[in-house]
Amino acid sequence: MNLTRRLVCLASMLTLAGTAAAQTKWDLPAAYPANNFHTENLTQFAADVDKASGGKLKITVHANASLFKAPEIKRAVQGGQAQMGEILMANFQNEWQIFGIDGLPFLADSYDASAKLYKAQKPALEKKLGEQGMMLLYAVPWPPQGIYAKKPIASAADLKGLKWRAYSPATARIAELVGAQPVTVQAAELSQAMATGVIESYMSSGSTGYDTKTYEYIKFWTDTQAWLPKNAVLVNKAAFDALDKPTQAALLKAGADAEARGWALSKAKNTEYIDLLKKNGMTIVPPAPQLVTDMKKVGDTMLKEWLEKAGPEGQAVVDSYKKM
Ligand code: PCA
Repeated sequence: MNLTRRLVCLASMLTLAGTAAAQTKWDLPAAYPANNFHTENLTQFAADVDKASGGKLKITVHANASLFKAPEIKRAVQGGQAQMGEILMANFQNEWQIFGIDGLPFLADSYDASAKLYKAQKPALEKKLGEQGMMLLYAVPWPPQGIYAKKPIASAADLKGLKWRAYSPATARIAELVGAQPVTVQAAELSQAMATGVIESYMSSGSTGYDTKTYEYIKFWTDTQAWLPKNAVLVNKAAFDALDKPTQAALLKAGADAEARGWALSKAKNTEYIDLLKKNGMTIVPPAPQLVTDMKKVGDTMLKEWLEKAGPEGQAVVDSYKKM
């Protein structure tokens, strides 16, 4: 090597070392597949942070529960094993009822109502997560939840005895109230649970029905639009505090952008996912009046139970939501 080349080589090695020292690497475990809209939104968010921080903060999104399983992600962020992560809040209702308020049937069953419920829930949520050493960066709803079953569902009685996949305490409680048999299965294991016959029905969005190729096993989706549970993106507070101010600002800005983008994506994709389900052989069933009556009754019972457990703090969230 001649002298010039040696110098060039040395210079680039120094640059690399400099970059490495100034660069922070974060892991972001997520529980849903890479092509799910929540995950695509996270990937865009990570790219935005990279760009806005001038490459100083590199966030790796680990999709499909590949780093931590869905129920483990919250604790991983709290304990700092991951600097940030995406959770389905309704999964944590047993820990604190307010995490699960958006999983109650028919309390908030449209995007507008869901936005109001989020606004009502947010101050309590931020306080709780703050006490746990975390920050709420943003939250985005799944599309409205309907019933996947091997036949059209005309009333709650049609659900009796079915092997029912639950993803949260609330979806398990619905099964108990309608006499179905709940088995908790997270999205990453759902295709397998259908293939092996462990479950034959469940409630979820068109999004998860499409992601898991539910149409290969189950042919009917009754479009109840019963609730819109939210994914929340959490950040470990100590990891955040360790960033320099401009990088913190970049992260917060990218988070706010991701929230706005995510709500719009969820809405737009809802129709797309339903079309894709149809294209793949799923029949979309409008909800029969009897089913709506039955499911609203289930919702009323669950709200009552929820309020008993959530106490005055929960009542305050519901009151503030109902006033909006
Ligand atoms: N999909 C997730 C949660 C809600 C949804 O629409 C799931 O079924 O696991």
